[in-house]
Amino acid sequence: MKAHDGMYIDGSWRPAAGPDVIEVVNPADEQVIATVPAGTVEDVDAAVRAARAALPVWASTPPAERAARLTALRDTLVARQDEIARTVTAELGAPPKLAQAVHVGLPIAVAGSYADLAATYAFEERTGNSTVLHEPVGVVGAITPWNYPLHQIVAKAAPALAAGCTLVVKPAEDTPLTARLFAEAVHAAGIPAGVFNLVTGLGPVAGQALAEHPDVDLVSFTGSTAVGRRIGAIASGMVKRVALELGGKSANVILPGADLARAVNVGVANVMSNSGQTCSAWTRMLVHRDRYDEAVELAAAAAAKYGDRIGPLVNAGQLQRVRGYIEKGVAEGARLVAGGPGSPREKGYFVSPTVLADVTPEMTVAQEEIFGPVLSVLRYEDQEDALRIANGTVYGLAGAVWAGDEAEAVAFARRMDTGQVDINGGGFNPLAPFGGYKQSGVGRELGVHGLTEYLQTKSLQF
Ligand code: TXE
Repeated sequence: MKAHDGMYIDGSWRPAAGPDVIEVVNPADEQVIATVPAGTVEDVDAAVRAARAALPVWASTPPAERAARLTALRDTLVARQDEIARTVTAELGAPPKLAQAVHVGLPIAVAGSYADLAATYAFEERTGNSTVLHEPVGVVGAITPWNYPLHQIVAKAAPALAAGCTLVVKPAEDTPLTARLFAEAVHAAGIPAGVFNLVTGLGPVAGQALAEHPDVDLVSFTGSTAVGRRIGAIASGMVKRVALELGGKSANVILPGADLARAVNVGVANVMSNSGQTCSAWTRMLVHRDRYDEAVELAAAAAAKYGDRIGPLVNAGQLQRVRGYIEKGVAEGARLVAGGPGSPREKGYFVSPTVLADVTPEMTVAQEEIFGPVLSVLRYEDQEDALRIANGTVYGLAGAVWAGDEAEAVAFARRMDTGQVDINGGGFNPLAPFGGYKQSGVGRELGVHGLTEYLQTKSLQF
């Protein structure tokens, strides 16, 4: 057990203002592996002051130099990838292969993409008799969740740094150790003191203090819709910029001509990966009634096979929550065809890959984000019915469409109220804009759209 006593503020590890700590638990064996300081309002204030003081120099640093620092940051992440992956496994429970390939591989790609964008983006352009300047928004407060501990930080920090913003990150309580490694990488990359700051702490204390701080110009939040709503209200009350990346209940629509086995297998893997703790997971599989029974059988078999590859959920609270949803699904009439609410192991917060069949659109499990390895399979009559079901939740983050004919799938995807759609297994693109329609959020992350979130526009007429 390691007791960490510092927070990364103004370029060094400083002791916290208060004595309180947060215990970090390995969810695979329920052992406490470390403690980190629980930051207070005072710590947040010190970090924001450091970020404010560092802003003028970083904002006016030539983009090519900011790009060079981001390249160095990416290279440091690459050099330390094994240690970071082990840390993600220890505090989140992600299986080692997933930790390497996704939890570390994806943020390395994203950091690299923002090194490129910082170097190539037109921060100034001429239109008519105007010069348009794309200037950094200022000091960013970033509040991140635990489900992809490194990626969620990099998806905010890399574009903010590329844009010329300075920032304070408040990582999730469950996964502060990966965040600390990221701060070490920032330091090693030669990013100047105060440009990036890290305050560990509780959401309602340190997170809220960051969102409410008058010297924070933009709050970027990823997490639950309930907390996102609060943060949105604080930001709009103070007329701050805000970006919210919230929950999802994405539909995987399998049209009648699709390769059913492939669509189902990829769909099940998409939901079960990271133990279902992915906001964009395709948690509702929509299948035409003529192929429904076959799809359910395939999904149950695929889920059963996935069993030994799955990690635990992040904490005991999430375990109770996910079990509760499975029980509620069954109570409301869904048919359990794989997994279930019971514990597959004695220790750790594990849930078996679970498939619920005969789910209807109004059931709780078809409407609410479960955030566990639970797939609901729904039946539709025709394409209009499928579209109604796909669009029939408060969310709109991602989704998938499978069809024999790509054009048919694209036509369907155009009518979906959602921010990102995968067509016939197109695959994830770290440069494509990612973010929600409806209550899935405000703003976009990744690629050039992610960069512009951190910029504000000025025009000079001459
Ligand atoms: O999220 P919270 P939780 C969803 C998912 C999950 C549920 C609950 O459905 O089951 O949310 O997870 C900080 N002011 N997602 O409770 O509480 C908190 O410290 C300021 C979807 O872990 O929203 C953490 O850093 N900040 C999701 C961050 O908010 C506050 C990822 C997220 O925690 C705060 C995670 C407050 N009052 C959960 N309260 C996604 N979109 O990917 C908490 N926080």
